[in-house]
Amino acid sequence: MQPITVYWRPNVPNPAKVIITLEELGIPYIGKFVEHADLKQPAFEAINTNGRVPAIEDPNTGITLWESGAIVNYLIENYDTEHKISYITAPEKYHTLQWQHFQCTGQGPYWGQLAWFQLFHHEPLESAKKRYVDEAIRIVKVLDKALEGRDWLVGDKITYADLAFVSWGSSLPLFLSDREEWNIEDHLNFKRWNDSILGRASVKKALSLAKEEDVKG
Ligand SMILES: N[C@@H](CCC(=O)N[C@@H](CS)C(=O)NCC(=O)O)C(=O)O
Repeated sequence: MQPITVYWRPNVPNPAKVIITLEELGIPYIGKFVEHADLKQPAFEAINTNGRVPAIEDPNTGITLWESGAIVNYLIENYDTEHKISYITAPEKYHTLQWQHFQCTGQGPYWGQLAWFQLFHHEPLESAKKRYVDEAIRIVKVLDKALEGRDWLVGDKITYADLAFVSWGSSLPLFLSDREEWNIEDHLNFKRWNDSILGRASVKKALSLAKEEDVKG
């Protein structure tokens, strides 16, 4: 199998989702670092018209793809032939998709805005901070409730849906450390699950790729 090219940047959550999946499935890849200034240039927009990372090119099938959720689904469908981190049985297959969509449309956008208003916005806007702190904690509560008495979101094994949450999950302490509303001890199912995923070799590797350079896996 030829390595899949992943266009990526370090210390951001969406490319890490793809690298975690590649690592879990033992798929060879080359991570091509894209300078921030190059994201919105014609050469990269020819690969991803949205000008963001991740994107992949798979020489084994000739497919170019962007949007982290779509890429993960593509990798699962084509390369998780032993169903290591996915299901083919119903309802598990659909529940895995359900949680993946919750990650892509709930956790990702809300936590992205949380990061923006807590860390980067040019003026302190308490009303915007409060909105996204509350939404981030609400999402933690949904996960915490779903994980009561169980190790994983679906069935009895880790799936690509559990794995999708962890790259944002790893940043929560940074985003919420100054907020009195946040205490991880109030969400012990979430904490146990998040810590357990953070301990996986695939996740450790993806989250430790901190340099602005090409990587290999
Ligand atoms: N929905 C997209 C989001 C992609 C995204 O926002 N990527 C960020 C890095 S995590 C990015 O490229 N940001 C650069 C920019 O906004 O210019 C996905 O899941 O792939």
